[in-house]
Order: sequence, then structure tokens, then C-alpha cells
Amino acid sequence: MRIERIELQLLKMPLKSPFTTSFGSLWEKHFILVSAHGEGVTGYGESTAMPFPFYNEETTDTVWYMLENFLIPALRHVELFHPDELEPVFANIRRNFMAKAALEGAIWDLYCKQQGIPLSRALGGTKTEIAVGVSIGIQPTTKQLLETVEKHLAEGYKKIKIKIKPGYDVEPIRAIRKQFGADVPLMADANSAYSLDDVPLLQQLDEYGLLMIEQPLSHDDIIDHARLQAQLQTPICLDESIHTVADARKAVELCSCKIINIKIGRVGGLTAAKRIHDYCQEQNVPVWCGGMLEAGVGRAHNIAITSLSNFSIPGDTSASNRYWQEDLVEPAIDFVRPGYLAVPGRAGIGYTLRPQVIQKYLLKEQSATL
Ligand code: OSB
Ligand code: MG
Repeated sequence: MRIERIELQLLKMPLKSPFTTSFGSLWEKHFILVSAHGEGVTGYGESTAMPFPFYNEETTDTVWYMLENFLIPALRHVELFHPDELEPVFANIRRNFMAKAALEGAIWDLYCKQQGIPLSRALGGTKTEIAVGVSIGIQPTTKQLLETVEKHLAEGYKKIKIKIKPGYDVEPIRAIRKQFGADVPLMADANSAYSLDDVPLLQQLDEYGLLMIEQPLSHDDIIDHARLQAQLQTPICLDESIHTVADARKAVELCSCKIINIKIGRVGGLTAAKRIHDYCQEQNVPVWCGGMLEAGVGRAHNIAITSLSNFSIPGDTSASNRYWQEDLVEPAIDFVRPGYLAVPGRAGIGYTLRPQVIQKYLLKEQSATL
């Protein structure tokens, strides 16, 4: 495959409403859009890094820096036949998973467009539609939380994920169960806000029949999570702790979790995401696709990876209108029937970009010829 030029664009888009987690609030999202040009077609990738290093160590600026100074230069003088070959090209650059994933995603899309095949099929996905859930940030009041849950259930979302933190955990979950019953597919994401001192509190959640609790303990831990899982009925799902298939193997072998959240950005790209998916499938560990408040390009990549069969739990890939007044892609990413998104049959990511929307939110851009 030929890659002639890589373009970087920094965009900032306001969220419809602020998104609050145990690590802070976000009012607007920064995106680095990566465009890979070659043979008359263009592939797109989107960085999922936040402007601050509170979810992981990367930021929008570190992603730009790594792309400009290390990752794009690493493409010079290499001949690629398939995007899987990028892993060895980037292997001597430590971590920086989101930076790698943004570029790798653009090259996967470029490859698929050059071959004329959908990204989902190139990855081995078979589904034609995917069931999706919604992630609800910490709300100022229980009333607002219940209204938000009600709205998303009425829209048809197949899973409700709420963010929790110390002081905002048992009570909101109890309130949701009381109002909407035991059958609502409900889970909680703690974003590392607890420690082993909180075992008795976390055990109180067992009575609410949650699908899982996501990343209760430290962002870099798998040992304490195994201790906690041994004392909890609620399945633990790991997010922040898993970056590689080796991390997944250690967590599964230690029984640190029963479910894994795969985020393409957090694991360094689609090739790594597929590898973790395949390992978990062999181990009978279900996975789902986590979100990072993506715009259309990132959502399209999430839809493609979710078409793989072991993505058996609805993920965070809500419709475009969940966060955005206007999205970067068309057609708009929306339900084909309540709770389901279609897996596009068109080549590559299967969506086109909207230049006027990109121009409106553009902060800076840069281009490198290879
Ligand atoms: O931990 O899953 C997380 C958003 C930003 C940072 C971390 C997380 C999230 C989400 C997903 O919960 C939100 C979404 O994309 O809908
Ligand atoms: Mg999470």
C-alpha cells in the first residue's frame, strides 16, 4: 500500500452538556484528525486523548507531538503491505497508545479504501448491526440522573452505564433500581476512584445485580483487582489497566476481572484491539467497546471493531446526537432501530467527512509528505 502524505488537524467541539467522571468534568472535546492520503483516496483516524492526563498519561498535545516527531517520521522508508505491519514499526516507541492508534486507524481506513472493502470486514467482523449502550456522567442531583436514565431508556439504549465516585455510588444505583426495576442492564464505572479499604462498600453494590463494575481500583493495577474480585459477586471489568494482550492475559490468569473493555485508543490501535478480542474469545471472556467521547471518525472505528463476534456486551458507542450538535461525518451515526447502529457496507470506515464542519471547529493543521 502507498501512503503519500499525512495531514493533522486539531479541532475543538463543544459538548451538548458537560461530562463528569470521578476525575473531572469536560465541556468541550479536542480531536486530532489524522488523514492519510495515497493512490487518490484518504483514510481517517481520530485521537481519543483528553486535553488533560487524568484518564491516562496522554494529552491532545502529547499526541500531536508524538505524531509529528516520532510516529509519522517512522513511516518514512518502510514499505507496508498491510496495517498489521505497523506494530513492529512503532514497537521501539514506548506506550503513547492513543497517538499510535490515531495514525494506525487512518492507515487501516486508507488500506480498506485502496482495497475497496469495509473496515469491519477487513478486521474479521461479521455483524451487520451492533447493540449499543450509553455512558452517563455524574449528575448534580438524583432527579436529574433519573430523568437522564429515563430519556436514554426511552431512546432504546441497550445498556446504561453510570459513573460513580466515593459519596456517589450506592445511592444513585439504588435510586435507578427503585425507579426502573431489576431488569435494566445497568453498570457502574468508577475510573479508579476506590481502594481495597472500600471492599465493604463495594460489596453493598452486589445486591443491585449490576452487569459489572468497571475499573474500581488503581489505573495501573491487576493484583488488587484480583483480591477484590474474589470478594465480590459483581463482575469486575477492566478499562484503564489493560493496554496489551499481555495485560489481558495476566488479568485473566489472575482472575482480576471477568470482562474487558476494549478501547482502540487505549490499546494502541485496531490491530491490538483485534488481538485482545481474539485472546478473550479463546478464554471465554466477553468484551465490549469503550468510548472516549468520540466524534464521527472515532465512532466509525468503534462500530467496525464492535462487529467482531466476541463484542457480546453493548458498548459506549452512542449515536452522534448524544454529544454533538453536528458531527464530523455523514450520514449521521444514528439508530437503524432503537438501540442498534448499522455496520456500514461501504469501503473503509463507511462515512464521509464534512469539510464545512471541520473548518468551523479547526484550530490548527499541518501536513507531512512521506
Ligand atoms: O472510563 O469509560 C471511561 C469517557 C472519557 C474518559 C473515560 C471514560 C469515558 C466514558 C465513555 O465513560 C463515554 C462515551 O464515549 O460515551
Ligand atoms: Mg471506563
